[in-house]
This record gives sequence, C-alpha cells and structure tokens, in this order.
Amino acid sequence: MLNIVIFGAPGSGKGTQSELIIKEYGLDHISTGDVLRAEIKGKTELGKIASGYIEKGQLVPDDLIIDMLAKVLDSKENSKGVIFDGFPRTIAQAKALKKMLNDRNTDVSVMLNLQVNEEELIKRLLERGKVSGRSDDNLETIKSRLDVYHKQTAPLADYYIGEKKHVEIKGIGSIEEIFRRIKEAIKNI
Ligand code: B4P
Repeated sequence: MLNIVIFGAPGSGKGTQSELIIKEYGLDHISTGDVLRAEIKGKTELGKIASGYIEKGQLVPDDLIIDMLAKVLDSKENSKGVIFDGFPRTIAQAKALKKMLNDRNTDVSVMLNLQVNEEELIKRLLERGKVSGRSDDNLETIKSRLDVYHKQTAPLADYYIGEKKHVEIKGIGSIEEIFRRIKEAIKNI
C-alpha cells in the first residue's frame, strides 16, 4: 500500500496537491479539514464542537479527531493506499496513525513536507477567503492558525525524520511544477 502523509502549513497546497496525487496513483483521500467541514454543515454533535475551534484557528482536540479518523479509515477497506491530508497535526495524532496502520498490517510510506514562506501562505489564504466562504480564511484567524502550526504541528517534521519517512518539497512555483517534484519523491520511496 502507498500511504502518504501530505504535510505543511495552512495554505501550503496540501489539498491542491492531494487532488493531483489521487488522480495519478488511484489513492483514497482523507482530509480531516473536509470531514470536519461536512460535520459542521450537517450540524452533527462533532460539527458543533469542531466549529468553535476552527473559527478561532485552533486545533480540534486529539481524541475527537483520532476517533473520527479511525471511522473514516475503516470505510476505506480494500484500498490501494491513502493520502492523509491535514492529519496528523500533533505528535499524539502521528502515534495514533502509526498504530492504526500497523494494526491493519501497513504503515506510512512517506511524509511530504511542503515548504512555503509565511508571506506567500497569508497571500494564498486571503485570496481563497474571497471565494471560499470559510470561517477561518480571514487575517486574524490565519495568524492564529500559523501560530498553532509553528507550536503544535511543525515539530512533527522531526518525528518523521526519526521514522526515516520525511521528504521536503519546495512548495513555491506553479501547481504542476510542485506536482512534478512530488512525483519524483514518490518514485524514490
Ligand atoms: P484544513 O482544511 O486542513 O486547511 P488548511 O491547513 O488551511 O490547508 P488546505 O489544504 O485547505 O489549503 P491548501 O494548502 O491546499 O484545516 C482547517 C482547520 O480544521 C484547521 O485549522 C483545524 O482547526 C481543523 N483541523 C483539520 N485537521 C485537523 C487535525 N488533524 N487536528 C485538529 N484539527 C484539525 O491551499 C490553500 C490555497 O492556496 C488554495 O486557495 C489554493 O488554490 C492555493 N494554492 C495551492 N497551491 C498553490 C500554488 N502552487 N500557487 C499559488 N496558490 C496555490
């Protein structure tokens, strides 16, 4: 199985590149952000709790996210592999993912870490905010998302370096150019 963790700051292109990877390699896609937004739209119990965190640019608590991920993963049986987009975002989530995959006799194949500078991230997210209608694509929330990213999520790079799964991808340039870099990295796994 080809299991890819696509990683990077908010606005680094995780969702954008995931779409291309799915088409090229026939993988299943799990985006925790998309699942949470669907829960919010459906006004579920989880959605009601999650919206408070997302609007403030904070992470939804680990236990809720890990339970949610396990359910989604179980719905992807007989898969060729999965791209994990926006998960894990904390060390606890990374450890839980490893256990979930090991229990299913598989593991993370590679972690692709998209590198984009802060100025470009803010520009992209503000641009998306004009059309997305997302409650978290405004300057104040973007700043808090970036802060949370640096404190809670960025340290995961070291975790995956330790697991020998970490590959840095330059995330600036055209979408196609970045995708070519990703394909090269996948070829070298
Ligand atoms: P996500 O939905 O994961 O959102 P994101 O980090 O903003 O990245 P996204 O994938 O949407 O954007 P992309 O970089 O593709 O998370 C939202 C919130 O949900 C989190 O803040 C958190 O509260 C919660 N959450 C989600 N997962 C969680 C977890 N595991 N644990 C706890 N809480 C969780 O693209 C951004 C923009 O850039 C797009 O408009 C795109 O068109 C543009 N773009 C992409 N590539 C480009 C390029 N090469 N050049 C120019 N523009 C580009």
